[in-house]
Amino acid sequence: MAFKTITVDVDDHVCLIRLNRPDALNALNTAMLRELAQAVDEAERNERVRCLVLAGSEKAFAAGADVKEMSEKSFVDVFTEDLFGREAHALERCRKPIIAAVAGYALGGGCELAMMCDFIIAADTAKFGQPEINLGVVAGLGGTQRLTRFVGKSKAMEMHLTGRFMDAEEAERSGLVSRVVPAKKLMEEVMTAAQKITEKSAVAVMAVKESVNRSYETTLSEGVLHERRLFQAMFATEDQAEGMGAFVDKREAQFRDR
Ligand code: CO8
Repeated sequence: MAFKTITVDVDDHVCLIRLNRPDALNALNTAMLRELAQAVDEAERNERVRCLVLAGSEKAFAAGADVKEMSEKSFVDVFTEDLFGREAHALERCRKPIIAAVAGYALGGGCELAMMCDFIIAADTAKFGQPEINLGVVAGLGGTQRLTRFVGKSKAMEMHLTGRFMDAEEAERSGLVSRVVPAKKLMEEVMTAAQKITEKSAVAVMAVKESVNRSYETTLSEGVLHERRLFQAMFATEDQAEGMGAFVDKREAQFRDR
């Protein structure tokens, strides 16, 4: 299906979704979030797709929710339509890995969208921030919760309370992004990472994602037990026999997602 606010390309098992509202620095409006949710759902259902990449432009990953669209809404409007709740859920429940490729601004809902992905690779031009405080509101797509888990209370609190932006170097130092690369190499580096993931067993990849995400939702002992059970369950797969057998035989594993 043709989208108006995003572009979607599936190539070699990787689904690249690009936010595409250049005139508004990719501000997230209702149409874009609906299209994004639909694209993620389709990628999830598409058996060819083994990894998703979410990117913006060189200037902006996304400069936040569309303030112009939101500014006229009332409490009753946003509460009854549960503004962006359903759309955010599409990303949060996706079981395939999603990499965020962030260049330029990732602010407000843009920063929150990046944090919903499984990891963030940032260009050296990236700027992260939660400036909702300047608009007289609070973050609404998980920013107070996820940023705090990534960078700790003190830094998260400062960013949310002052609206200060964080550059790429600080974001890497604080654990918000997995690594920083030169802007010109961002997509090459992200696609290489995505490609690597597509070569693994899809069953093991899904189990890794589930297990790491579990660490946010449960106690250490429950999380460790969940991980051990998943590890043991892997021994019911052909890919475990293939992966370990290939290592012993000193050859490349040929995973079949079984
Ligand atoms: N919404 C709408 N339009 C935007 C946004 C935005 N968030 N950001 C930029 N734009 C538009 C500008 O209005 C401008 O359009 P126009 O030329 O028609 O006036 C165009 O993009 C270019 O922007 P600037 O001219 O401002 O570009 P600069 O390079 O001077 O500045 C900045 C770039 C610093 C990024 C600046 O645009 C800015 O501060 N943007 C707003 C950032 C912001 O406040 N983001 C948070 C928004 S609120 C939010 O995200 C809440 C999410 C939770 C919602 C969930 C509900 C449940």
